[in-house]
Amino acid sequence: MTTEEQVRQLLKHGYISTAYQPIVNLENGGIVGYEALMRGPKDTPLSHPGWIFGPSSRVSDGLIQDLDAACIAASLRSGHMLVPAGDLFINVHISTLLHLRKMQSLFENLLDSSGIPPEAVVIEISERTKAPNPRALSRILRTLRRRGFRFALDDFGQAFSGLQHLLWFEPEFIKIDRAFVLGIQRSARKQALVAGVATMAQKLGGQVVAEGVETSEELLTLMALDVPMAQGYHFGRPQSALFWTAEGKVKAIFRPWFQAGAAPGGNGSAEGGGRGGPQPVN
Ligand SMILES: [Ca+2]
Repeated sequence: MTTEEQVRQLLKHGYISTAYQPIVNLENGGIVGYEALMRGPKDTPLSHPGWIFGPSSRVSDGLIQDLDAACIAASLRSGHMLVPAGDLFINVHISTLLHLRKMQSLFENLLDSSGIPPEAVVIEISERTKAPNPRALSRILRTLRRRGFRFALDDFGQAFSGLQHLLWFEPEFIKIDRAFVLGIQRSARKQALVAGVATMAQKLGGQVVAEGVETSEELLTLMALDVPMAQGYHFGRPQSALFWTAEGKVKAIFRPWFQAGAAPGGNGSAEGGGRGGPQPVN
């Protein structure tokens, strides 16, 4: 069976679920929102989203759009539980966005049935895929923005024309790729790049989210560089919406660092550092 056929089978049988990873405000330890991440069965093409959505994707645009629609539906279905606590960050493939009419009716129907207002949704556009028609895409984003949606440029720094995308798409959030965050405490170059992007984002009216934060050293360095937001295993692995809505869980994980003014992972920190970070309690 080809990858395409396998994905169609999985879609047909509804084998898609969503996990959510928190995005944290580094100024006060609060929750900015949650990124919805597709989860498929192990050892299937859906267990490696990079195979499906990445630049070397083995499936057609039509199937990607069907998959996107299923992922968006799954994200909003359980994501409504999280919206009182923060915004919902949803990954949408560029080729799906380019089908505005399909997208708009999909979103409108889903938002109506889930009760989530568009103002609470941030659409993440990956930098890993080149926009085939940036002008058309930027027109579409303007239409969706008028409805209340906001946008994040995902994986910034990884691949295609990042600076041009900033000009065309005017994203409210810029998510800096994990490659620039990994070991940032040991690299003056990474620090200069990340600080530069954060300043640039601010001047353009957006905000930076550092992705893939895994250690307390990385977190401390980002905080010293005044990076406003971050996400990664250090704060928590992707979990179900139900997990994150459990009373007090989020506060127990993040707040003590900031309330006590203690260095994350430093002496007296309840949550310790180290690669992999604090593991949320199941
Ligand atoms: Ca993303």
